[in-house]
Amino acid sequence: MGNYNPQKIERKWQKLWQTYRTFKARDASEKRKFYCLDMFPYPSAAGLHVGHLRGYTFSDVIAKKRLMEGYNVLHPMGWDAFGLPAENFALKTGIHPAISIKKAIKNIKRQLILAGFGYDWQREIITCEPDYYKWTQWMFLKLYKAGLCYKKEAPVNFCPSCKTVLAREQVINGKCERCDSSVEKRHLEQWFFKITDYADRLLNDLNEIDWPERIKIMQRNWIGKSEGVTIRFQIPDFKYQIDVFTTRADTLFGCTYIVLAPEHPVIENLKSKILNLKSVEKYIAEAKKKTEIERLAEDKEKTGIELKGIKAINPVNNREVPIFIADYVLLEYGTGAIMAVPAHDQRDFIFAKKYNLPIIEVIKPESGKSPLPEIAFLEDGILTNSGPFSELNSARAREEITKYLKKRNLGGKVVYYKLRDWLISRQRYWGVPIPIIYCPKCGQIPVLEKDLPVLLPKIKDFRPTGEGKSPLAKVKKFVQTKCPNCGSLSSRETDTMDTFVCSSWYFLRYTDPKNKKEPFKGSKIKKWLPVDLYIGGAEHAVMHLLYVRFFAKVLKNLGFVEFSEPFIKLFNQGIVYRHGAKMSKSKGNVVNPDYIFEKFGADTARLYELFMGPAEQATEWSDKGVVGCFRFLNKTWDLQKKLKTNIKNEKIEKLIQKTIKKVSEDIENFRFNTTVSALMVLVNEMEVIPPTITQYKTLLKLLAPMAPHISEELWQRLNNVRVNPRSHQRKFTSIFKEKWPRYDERLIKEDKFTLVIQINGKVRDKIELEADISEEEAKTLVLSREKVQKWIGENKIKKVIFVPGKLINFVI
Ligand code: ANZ
Ligand code: ZN
Repeated sequence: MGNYNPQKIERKWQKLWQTYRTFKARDASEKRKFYCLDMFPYPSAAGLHVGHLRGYTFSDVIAKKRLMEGYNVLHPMGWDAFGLPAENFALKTGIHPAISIKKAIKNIKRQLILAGFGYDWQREIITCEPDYYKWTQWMFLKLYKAGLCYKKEAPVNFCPSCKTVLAREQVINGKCERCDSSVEKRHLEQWFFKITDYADRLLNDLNEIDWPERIKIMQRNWIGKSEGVTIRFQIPDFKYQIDVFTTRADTLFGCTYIVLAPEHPVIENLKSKILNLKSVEKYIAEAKKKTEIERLAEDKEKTGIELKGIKAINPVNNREVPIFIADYVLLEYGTGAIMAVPAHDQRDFIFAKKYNLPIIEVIKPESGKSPLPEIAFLEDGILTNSGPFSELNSARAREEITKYLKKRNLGGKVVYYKLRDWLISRQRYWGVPIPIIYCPKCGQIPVLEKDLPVLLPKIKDFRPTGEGKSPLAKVKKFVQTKCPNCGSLSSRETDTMDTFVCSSWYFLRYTDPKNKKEPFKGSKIKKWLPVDLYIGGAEHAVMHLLYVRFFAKVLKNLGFVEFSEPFIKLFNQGIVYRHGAKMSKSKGNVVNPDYIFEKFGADTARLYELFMGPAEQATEWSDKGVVGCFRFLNKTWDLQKKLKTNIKNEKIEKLIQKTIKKVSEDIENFRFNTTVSALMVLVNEMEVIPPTITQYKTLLKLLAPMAPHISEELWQRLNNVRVNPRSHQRKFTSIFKEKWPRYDERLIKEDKFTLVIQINGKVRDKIELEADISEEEAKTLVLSREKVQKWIGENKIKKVIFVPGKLINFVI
């Protein structure tokens, strides 16, 4: 029998599973489907570290369990292969991205196979291959023809180091997500997807999906729906007026000045009247240099300048108020102008103090004392100093004041969103060419579907130009083309698409990866979609995870799919830390799984990924923990030498039943760490009391999703099957074709008892509990009962008497 030697068995099973297509997803099967999806990786030259492996291990456990539960499982893998990292890597090394990407994919695929993951490799997709990106271009055309795609000059975020524009989402604290350089604002013509058309649907449908609340909140905030009012301030002796946006119309009587964004177009029209124009222009120039984040920073001092010589009129009380410009007001939000109410908005309060502007209290708290005049009072309350609206509460007053304004054509309700259209064009080489042609006669013309794909030319000099133009612009052979309409000599669009476009629909292609006629067959989508479980990192909360939802909704609207939410359930795995920091090559704290595979085997690596801590929490990697898991597998292995052929031991049988229940439930709830520990307890017990073959087989089935190689090997040994991976004569039935064990409810029930609950010695309640419950747990459960709480009331508990298996008495 020998000792446990993972090197001897793991490769063998990996080959056999592939040969026999054990994890193949079957389009024709009648079984219930389960689509289990991982966020596909970016193929980086460094390969995967154990942090990356964590989420993949989780999804693999669930996929394998589903298979044993009799589902037809789709568990695919592919490569998000276009984009800046590959291109930047290529620029550094001089190796063309098409080559380096292939190498990186090969290496990571090797790692994933060595880990024993059950991907259906027949469905592998690579986004930088023409047979994939042809359909990315097709998607672009569908959006274009549906009016959801347009080109426009816009102020955009430009990274001077990456020499390309960035989506708003790719700017973190004013810096480029990729290279950390400060991002500049530039005015450039760019392509956009009209995601804002879907803002409401993206918001409302969040209620339908089983996603972590944290991600939902981030998406809600990112979409940023704000229901408020626009209010019109007239500028006397002048035909201009200024509309402000506010969510607090109830505070209108407290408005003592208004503020415009420095870029507000009305300023241009007012120039001749502004007495301090020089200083104003200087201020505007300064503001333009700052990023949005800098401008909105809470802790930053608020600056501004008055437009001297002009006043505006507050429409409810006809009071004249001064007009300022200040960079804390953004042009792109609301109307780009605000009414300032220093008594009830802290930013305005600070600003008013600084520039000596009046602060008028118009809202009093319903009870208690207002924090004014020290700081602004921000909450709703009762109106004061507000003419006919005084004494109304804030909610009522908002309605009444809005009505008043509406009647006089001075305002009305509006809804604004923080969400902006998705900027998808990039001035970089390594991406999908945008399928548009510019004809001198016909103008902007989409490439015909039959002419797709527009191939990305292989070029040697793919360095970014930095002039807001893609390096493709220098490639004559690419640029020059004929107009599909009139045949005139025309030129191609040379920008490429943001890689997030590639990843917005990849999960659909897995259902039909080799289709040459369509991106996917409708019947296959119907069979497999939506995805039942999606696992990946939380860092994608407002980019990828919003974009895919948008794509699904568009495709549904266009009739290509029947669902509008692509992922029913989402799980975000916790990050793996080492030496207190997230693993990264630059910090030198990366653990390479290859090393763990070689030294302990993939099963140990997997088990440790599961065992290291709660699945959704960040956890520190520990080499000791790895050894512990290796030891556990050794014990499991050695048990095969001790099996009894008959006579079940009652104690072991009961423990097995309990373990089946625990493992089954804990896997469903992503409590993998307690799943592993339950199996450890069982194996320890089996070392003392040897199990029967049947009992041991149950253990192997429970272990199989987590440690597939050892489980398969031991399973086949018990069935006397020796399979040789080189000669395929001997068929075998994989453990993954076995049924997931069920437990016997009756055998578990016996382990409960009734705890009598007394208060001051009198019986007041009873509760059914697990036999092995601890005193602490029992106490917490009992105290949370309504009846018990009523009896104890406000009294202090002086003493607790706990008799295990019988009663608990509270002395009060
Ligand atoms: C007057 C007021 C009084 C406001 C008060 C608040 C409290 P949300 O909920 O985020 O939409 N605002 C409007 N447009 C702005 C812009 N372009 N740049 C910066 N700030 C802007 O916030 C709406 C509030 O944000 C608006 O309501 C406005 O300030 C400010 F006691 O108007 B409020
Ligand atoms: Zn033409």
